[in-house]
Formats: sequence, C-alpha cells, structure tokens
Amino acid sequence: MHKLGYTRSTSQRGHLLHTPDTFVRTVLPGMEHATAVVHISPAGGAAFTQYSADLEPGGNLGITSNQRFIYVLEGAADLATETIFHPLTTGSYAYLPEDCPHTLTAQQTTRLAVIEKPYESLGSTASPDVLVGHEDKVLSVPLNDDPDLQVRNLLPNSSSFDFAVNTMTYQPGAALSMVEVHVMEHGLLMLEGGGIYRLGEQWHPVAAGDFIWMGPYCPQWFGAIGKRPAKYLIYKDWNRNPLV
Ligand code: UGY
Ligand code: MN
Repeated sequence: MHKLGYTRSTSQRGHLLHTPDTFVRTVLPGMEHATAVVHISPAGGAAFTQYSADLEPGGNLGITSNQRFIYVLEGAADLATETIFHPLTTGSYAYLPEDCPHTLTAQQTTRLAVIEKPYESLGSTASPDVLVGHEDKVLSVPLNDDPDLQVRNLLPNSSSFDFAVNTMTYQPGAALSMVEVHVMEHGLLMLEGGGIYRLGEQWHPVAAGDFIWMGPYCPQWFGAIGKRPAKYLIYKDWNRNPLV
C-alpha cells in the first residue's frame, strides 16, 4: 500500500535520511546470490560508500580494490584472504586493506553493513593489516562521562587507519550532551531502538533500519526515546589532515 507519496526519507545537500520504505536493491560487481542497498556514495556527496548487503546461503559479496569494513548484522559468513580464514557471526566485523583480494561467503541468510573508501596514506606510517574482531570483545567506554551513553571503538586507536567505526548505545532518555558540528562526515546505521535525530535545521524521528549520512559540518544531535536502548553503528573519517 502506498502512502500517498509520504516518506521520512530526505536527501539534502549536507545530509541524508534513508528509511527502509525507500530502499531500492541493486547487484554490485562480483556479487552472487546477494543484493545491496547503497545508502551513500560519492554520487551523493560523500567521500566513502556505505551499503547494506543481503546474502543468501552460499552468496558472495562482490569485489573491491578499496579498503572495506564489514559488520555482520545477522547471520554467519566465512572470510578468506590469502593469509587468513575466519568465520564471522552476528556482531563480528572485519577490516580489509586496499588491494587485498578476499572472499566473503554466507553460510546462512546473512545481512552485512559494508563501508568502502580509498585509502589515504600518512607519510611513512605503514598501512593497516587485515583485522577481524567481535563487538562483544571490545571495551565499552562512556562518552563525556555519561554512563548512559556507551561507545565501542571497533578499530584500534592507530593513525594507520584513516577512518573509525564505532557503536554507540544510548539508554532510554540519554542524549548527546551537545549539538556537534565537525569536519568529519558520518555514515550511521540505526541498529536498535529509536529517537530523534537533529540533522541540519530539522529534527527527525528515526528507528532501527534507518541510515543517515551527515556531511562535513552538518549540525547533529540525538536523543533516545522509547523503553529500550537505542544503538547505532557510526563511521567517520579520522586521523588525517583536512587540508590533504
Ligand atoms: O563521533 C562522533 O562524532 C559522534 N559523537 N557523532 C554522533 O553520534 N552524531
Ligand atoms: Mn559526530
């Protein structure tokens, strides 16, 4: 049933809210038995690409020569590179450096959040190696001493990485303590719960399944509403000089 043209999705110059009712599926090069919803890409104004991928059992993620970050939203998949073989389950994540041939094969119906970005080197700093982890094993730290707002940094605190991916969990009623305006951009996937997101000059109701892109300097604020925690996965460019 259509909704007479109504949607919460909105695409603005400096931000995007992408809600599931507007998702259009595509197949990216090399994907087999899998589809993708591309939430944001350079075509939309971002310096990275983020998509959600749905894989059937035996399905494969496509190819890339860029850096790739994968977070398993649901299901199970095997990651293989020339040097490692690693089973991934819900909450697992993997970082693949650029020019790292690999396969990602679903062992059951699997949903992934995927982020891709060309690598920006930093002088003589060595580029990162393949990394696999699980969110449950990452230490959770309060943001600005607020125990009701917990952050997990999924990638190591190393300047070899040119981006960061974190999860942020808000207890009901918790909120960012300030409106942030910063040079970094964000790709954000709502994983659980919901609340109100300020993007630019407007406040939007958001819920699990929604994606948000915030461009550089997009005024942003979030408050969790509801009886259960709100949680999101958030990307930002990191560790590099904005002038480069
Ligand atoms: O890392 C961040 O900039 C984060 N606090 N931003 C956000 O949640 N919108
Ligand atoms: Mn921010």
